[in-house]
Amino acid sequence: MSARSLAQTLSLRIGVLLAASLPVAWTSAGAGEHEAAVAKIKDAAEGWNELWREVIIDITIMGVIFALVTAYLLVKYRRRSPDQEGTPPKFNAALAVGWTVIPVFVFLSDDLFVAAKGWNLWNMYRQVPAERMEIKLESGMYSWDYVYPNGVHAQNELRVPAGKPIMLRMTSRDTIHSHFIPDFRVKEDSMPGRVTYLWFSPKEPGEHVISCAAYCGIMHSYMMGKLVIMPDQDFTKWYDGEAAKLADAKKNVALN
Ligand SMILES: [Cu+2]
Repeated sequence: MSARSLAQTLSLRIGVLLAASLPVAWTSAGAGEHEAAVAKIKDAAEGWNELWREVIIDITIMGVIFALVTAYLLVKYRRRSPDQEGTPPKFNAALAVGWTVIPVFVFLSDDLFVAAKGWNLWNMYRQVPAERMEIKLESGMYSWDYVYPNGVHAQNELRVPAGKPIMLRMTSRDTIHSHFIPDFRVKEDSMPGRVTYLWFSPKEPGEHVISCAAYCGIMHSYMMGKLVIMPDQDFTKWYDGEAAKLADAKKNVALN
């Protein structure tokens, strides 16, 4: 076998092996990985982070391989003198089809693999933990209005206890907004006439940005909020205090 046909055969085989190994690796992940993924969904942000890392790693590997091949070909087939004329190889249909089909197969395999993982994660994310706290949200131009289970209202500042999954049931009184908490990797539209939801797992006390991620009008960029995660005891104190204030206000209205 000549060196050239050996190289052709090898390159075809490597391509086929690469393409075939991706779906095999995916299907061999099996039930164990599924259980690990379900455990991970208790913190959805970690699942999204992992998916992001996977995409970055995959495109980096592919990018480096393509850059190396390109650099190698540029050097190997460079013009060595100004008047050098090239001698193109004879057209080889198998090689032409191989170099087209195999990369397509490799890329599509990886695309499907990553898309399937994202789909799986999304489906698990739609199942909200039973021990959640549910807060209602009505969005409007240009504010976020939260109502807690005890009737307490808050505007643009969402206070929650650390260590408890928080679910927002959302709607809108005017146009489509999108409640985005970047640090928790969650974003969902709120729209008139429809109830949507999102949830996240606050762990440590701290403050995080909330913003509107759907262009909703000229003041859209001012539609910011703050997520305040409080130690459990501090939250309970604030929550009960606000409920008492609300009860007092209602009593005063009734007396007047
Ligand atoms: Cu908005």
